[in-house]
Amino acid sequence: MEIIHPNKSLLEEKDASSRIHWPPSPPATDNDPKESNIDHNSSGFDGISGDIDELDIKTSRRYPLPPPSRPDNGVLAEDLKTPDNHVVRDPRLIRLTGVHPFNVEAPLTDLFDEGFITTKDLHYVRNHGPVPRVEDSEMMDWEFTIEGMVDNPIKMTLEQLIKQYEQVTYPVTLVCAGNRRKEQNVVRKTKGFSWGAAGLSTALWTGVVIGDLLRAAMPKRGARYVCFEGADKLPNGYYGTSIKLNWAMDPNRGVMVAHKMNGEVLTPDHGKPLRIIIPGQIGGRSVKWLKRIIITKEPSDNWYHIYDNRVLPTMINPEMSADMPDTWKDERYAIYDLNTNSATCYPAHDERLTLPDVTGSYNIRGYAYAGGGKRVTRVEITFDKGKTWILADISYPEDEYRLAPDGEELFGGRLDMTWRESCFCWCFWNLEVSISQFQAADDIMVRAMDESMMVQPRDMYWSVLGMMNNPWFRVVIHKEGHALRFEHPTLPALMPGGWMERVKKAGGNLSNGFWGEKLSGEDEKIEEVEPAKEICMINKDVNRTITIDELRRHDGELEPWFVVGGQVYDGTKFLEGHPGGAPSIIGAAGQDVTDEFLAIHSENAKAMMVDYHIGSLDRASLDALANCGNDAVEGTEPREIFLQSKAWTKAILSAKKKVSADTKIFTFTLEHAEQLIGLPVGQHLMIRLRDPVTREAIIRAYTPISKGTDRGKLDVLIKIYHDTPERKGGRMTRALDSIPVGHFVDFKGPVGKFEYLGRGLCAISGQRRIVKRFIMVCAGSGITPIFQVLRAVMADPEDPTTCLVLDGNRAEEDILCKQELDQMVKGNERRCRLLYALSRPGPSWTGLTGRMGPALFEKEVGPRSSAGREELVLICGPAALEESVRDIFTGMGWKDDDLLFF
Ligand SMILES: Nc1nc2c(c(=O)[nH]1)N[C@H]1C(S)=C(S)[C@@H](COP(=O)(O)O)O[C@H]1N2
Ligand SMILES: [Mo]
Repeated sequence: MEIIHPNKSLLEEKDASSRIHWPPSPPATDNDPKESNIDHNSSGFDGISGDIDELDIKTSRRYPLPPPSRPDNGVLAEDLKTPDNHVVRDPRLIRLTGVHPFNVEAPLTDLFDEGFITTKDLHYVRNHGPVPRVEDSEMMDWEFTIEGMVDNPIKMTLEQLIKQYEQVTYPVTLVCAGNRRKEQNVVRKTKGFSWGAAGLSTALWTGVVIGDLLRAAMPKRGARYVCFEGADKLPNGYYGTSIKLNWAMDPNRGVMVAHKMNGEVLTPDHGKPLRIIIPGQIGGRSVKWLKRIIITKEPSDNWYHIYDNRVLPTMINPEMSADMPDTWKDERYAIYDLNTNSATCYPAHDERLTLPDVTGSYNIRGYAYAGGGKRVTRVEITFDKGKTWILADISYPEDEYRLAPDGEELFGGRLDMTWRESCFCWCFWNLEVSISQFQAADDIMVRAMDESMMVQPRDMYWSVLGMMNNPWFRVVIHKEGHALRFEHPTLPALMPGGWMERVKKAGGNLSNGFWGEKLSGEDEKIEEVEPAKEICMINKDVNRTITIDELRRHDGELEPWFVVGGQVYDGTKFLEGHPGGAPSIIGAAGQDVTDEFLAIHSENAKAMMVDYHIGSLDRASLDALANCGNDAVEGTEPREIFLQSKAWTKAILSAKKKVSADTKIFTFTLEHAEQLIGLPVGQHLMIRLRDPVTREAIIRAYTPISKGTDRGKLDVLIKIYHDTPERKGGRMTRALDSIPVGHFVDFKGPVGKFEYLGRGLCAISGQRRIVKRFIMVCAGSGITPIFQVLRAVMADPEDPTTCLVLDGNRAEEDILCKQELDQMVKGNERRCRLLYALSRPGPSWTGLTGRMGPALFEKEVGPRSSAGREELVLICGPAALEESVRDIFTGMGWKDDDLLFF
């Protein structure tokens, strides 16, 4: 296929003197742009203005073409160990969600400096998962369908699309609905990751107007929506969404099925070989790697259509949103057209101006866009927090394409712009100001207005996904001696900096309508943040450097080595004594287990690590480890057993059932209906979630309610620790509770030193032991591991073991799994004595009352039997209960060996 190289030919034949320079040439200086000095910067925009009459209409082809892209980009080292190891990328892009999936924006100044058209190198990328791999040789055979409510379903290849339909080219700015989300995250954490102000880019797209295709398929009467589906398989299915059929059929809206970007084949990140482009709407609707176009009566029911790209009402917080499926499905909250927005690019963040000459001037510059094809009709700047405004100049490079002669061809498509009234692209604004204006002001704020007179608001509309953030963009001016320093609101990803974080840290309330500044009469309130206590886990006398290959050789039961925080530890001597059991050390062998180690170990445990420290990983090995992660690689074969001890596996949350005031059963769907959970009786599994903003892993161990031999689904009973006025709630349980049904979490396991093998046979840290009687002491959700063991004993009529269960709770309704417990014991009274004790019983309670203390244990348990090791006490509950049980039992002559704490 033909590839026309940008920047060639089209401009070459023109008389150089009449040529419009785009992008504007950078200031003629060798200085770092951040050090730019006033004189340099006033060079501005080489004569481009919003006034198209100035141009000589007879001279065509004066429109912007893509700037050169970098010829020598390749696959980056950090991508090698990910499924995207085939994708060429530019190292300047800032990763917003760790190494993978690839969600990136360019540094704002680099993006702006490229000018109107962004190269493929710096175009932002939003990938929900791995990039589908399509070889050049197979591209033309790529098939897609037009199906659903149509009289003439179509299946065609890219080759047919190119040969049989008219090709068009025009520029479109894509904007992620999350653009500028970091600002929302600083005010209050949303469920989205932190975009800066560069979550947008403009390219020349070539393809087929979608109306032509849809007409060929002949939509049936009653059809109202067009759904799109990509080839990227994600945890909740293929990526997909929908728009209205009526929009797709409207040539004014310019919806396109595109196969070229800036005159070249689409890059893998941007949808190679085929994608949708929807001008004026959020990027999320422009489905990449297009496989299916489905005409329907209702909006898409794809998970990503429902749980992404929405602005829910502002009072809905992350926790509440988890249990509101109808609110998520409410089409009124789905985002389609972009809202009006703007940002300042110069002065850049941390740009400094030294003041040799206070009479100089500075050209403030930035971008603006509006949605739904609307035009930005004014941009205003204020230096006094909105009391007075100054009009900025606007340039609309997009207009220059409209001047091309009818029938103009670009990149193998007709430049379909002459007749268009709509605006699909960003525009640039600039304002020449004197330095004295800067010196007199504390900040610069910008707002844009569109042709329907909608103007950007002063105040943020916070919402649970943090989308469509568009309040006035504020740059703070710091005066530092003979210099001015500028400060943007935020920096992208987790990069620290910006005035919002600074003001918040100083105790300012960012949503007080005054950018968090102290209002007169408000008390000075500065929050002191207590630094977390650091535990030393390094033996200072150890100075061995270890490579990843050495580490990988110690990945088994013999000499298991593992890595925490870049340091290598040898777990051999701890295989026996580890409270989590030998399997949890062997499971960690050969791996970096920093997140889970730190998440589930106490300060005491961390302090013990010094004894096992044997060296540190070298730099290259650290990088290699950081990039591979230990997530299960998606295989093609369905796996028989769900839990894996060395890799995290995903399961989808399919239901939540409230079983008491603060407890829920979370049900997860495994990878397939026949898949075995794979958890031995008495052992636990680990659940991992990621904080969507900080990307921090939150990991906890739980014992499920399901039998380890159950298939297809997994029930876990979890007590939710909500925020109360006195204390912050549990991080894990709040995060888990915020996850909507349909979302996934990661599991790993089994872990635990105890296992019940049946008929009285137990294994404790690998040592076998016969038990004739279990004494099971628990409280609240501590019932879960006890439940597993008790059920195993009761389910086997041949099991000679007897059990005494002492379950303490506040009120009767707090007793978890009471029905199931009673049911298990019914008819088995000879083998099991089940006692509930309530500290706050209701009037109708006839069982035991009061806290479980010495009197109860002396009466029900008594001294250790002389027969010795034939009884085992299993204990699970809050730390206070575990402590008092230990004291009381020790006092009655029980040995440490007889007490097992979960
Ligand atoms: N198939 C597929 N299409 C997709 C996505 C995706 O993850 N998969 N992300 C969407 C989102 S949210 C955005 S903002 C745009 C980003 O397009 P780009 O990566 O080409 O800039 O693609 C959209 N199309
Ligand atoms: Mo997006």
